[in-house]
Amino acid sequence: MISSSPPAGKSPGGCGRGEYGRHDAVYMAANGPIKFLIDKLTLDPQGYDATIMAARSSFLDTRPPNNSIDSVLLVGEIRQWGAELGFQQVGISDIDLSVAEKRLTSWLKKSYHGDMSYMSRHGLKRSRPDTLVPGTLSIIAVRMDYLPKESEPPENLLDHPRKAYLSRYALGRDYHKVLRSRLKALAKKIEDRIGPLGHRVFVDSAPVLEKPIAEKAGLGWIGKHSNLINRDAGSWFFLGELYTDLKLPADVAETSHCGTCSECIEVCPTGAIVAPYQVDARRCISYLTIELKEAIPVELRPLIGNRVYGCDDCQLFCPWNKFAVPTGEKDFAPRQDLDSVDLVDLFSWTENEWLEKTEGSAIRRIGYERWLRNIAVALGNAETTDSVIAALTQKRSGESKLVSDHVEWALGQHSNSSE
Ligand code: B12
Ligand code: SF4
Ligand code: SF4
Repeated sequence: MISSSPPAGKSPGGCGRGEYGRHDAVYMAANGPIKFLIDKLTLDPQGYDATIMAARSSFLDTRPPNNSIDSVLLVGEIRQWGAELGFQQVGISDIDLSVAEKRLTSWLKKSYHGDMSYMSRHGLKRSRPDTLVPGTLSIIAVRMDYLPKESEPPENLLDHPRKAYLSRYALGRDYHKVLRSRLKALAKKIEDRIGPLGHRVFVDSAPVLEKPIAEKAGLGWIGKHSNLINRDAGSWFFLGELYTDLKLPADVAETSHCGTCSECIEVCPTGAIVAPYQVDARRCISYLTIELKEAIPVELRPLIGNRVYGCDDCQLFCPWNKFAVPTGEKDFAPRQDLDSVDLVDLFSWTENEWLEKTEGSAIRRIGYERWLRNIAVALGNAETTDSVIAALTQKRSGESKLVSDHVEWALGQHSNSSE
């Protein structure tokens, strides 16, 4: 059984859709709901979910009133359907995120988001779910484990002299696709039971405060590294949400079990966890290798080691991850041997090969240029060998300026080490 005592010792930009403004209300009143719906969908197919929700809430409500639905029973069924769809946990949150809103505002004020302008672009939509999707009353929050069962143990790879380290979450199929389709299936099951449901599904794809919502839904607590941790499962899981216009009984929020531990803060290679619960993304390797489009700051490059896509250190050393259960989800099984691959081999992929080999993977989002930039840095930190020098020399020119600048830096690291 799992211990419950505290441990000892160690996008994509939001879409901002879902507007249902005063203009629409006036048009709908004048023209009737059906014409409104048809016109709106023709003019703005992207606004589909919000339009359906708004029109349904106002005029087309054929569902029994919420008070005639046994919501406790329904939540039990939702949990059951969620489990059948492969979610490890399903919880319910209300839409009051006022505490998280203050923390988000302070984080943005300190510019910890760096160049992730999508974090500041949407005003308060991120912390006020009913302004993102009008009519939202409850949020169904889900989590899905991703640590692949059969993969090279991370401790064999970190700071390896030749091999690349890719974050465990990115080894298999793009999680956005996996979770999104399952959440849609969950919404369908609810509709089959109760009739039309005003809803939208989100997976790291819109201005949504996923961790505070999940915490309120009882899925875990926000640890000092700022990721959500579950007592029985650690933190190797993704989050997703279903915003609904149903009033459902909310779960009890989880409380923190970090205790006096500060392992994540101590092991972070770049000192990105600047205070408990506060990550300065500008120093985080995940940001530097995935989000940052420009050159990686020179002073941080040696600290990145062999991490070419994301970073897991704060989770790897978190004692609660001793309880993590590897996933049997086939979609998250490593592809292209990415769980244990030589840096030189990765660096040799042509753009076409890269496109082919990363098909359906989250890695696609960084593009080939940033991929080469990241590997160049890791090769600069690798053991000095003939094959490393040859691989770097070969890409000295012919690629973009961004890549060749990082290649020059990497070659410089090796000439320094052989002096
Ligand atoms: C922006 C972003 C990033 C940025 C910034 C990280 C960050 N901490 O914000 C970067 C690129 C660095 C990043 C990295 C990673 N990310 Co990310 N990221 C997001 C994203 C899009 C938004 C997060 C956000 O809202 N940040 C805003 C700031 C204010 O939030 P925060 O730092 O979490 O701060 C909160 C708490 O710390 C707390 N807090 C602050 N001060 C205080 C003080 C006290 C006393 C207390 C109690 C609490 C507290 O309140 C704040 C507001 O809720 C979410 C998806 C989403 N839409 O939510 C995914 C998400 C958080 N990322 C995820 C993952 C997996 C990762 C990585 C592990 C990927 C990797 N292996 O490389 C790393 C982990 C790095 C880390 N330690 O955070 C998962 C996390 C799953 C989980 N179990 O929690 C998410 C939820 C995506 C998903 N759908 O699964 N990410
Ligand atoms: S992901 Fe890596 S760099 Fe970012 S906070 Fe965690 S340990 Fe630090
Ligand atoms: S999140 Fe950090 S402080 Fe909390 S238990 Fe894990 S390693 Fe320790």
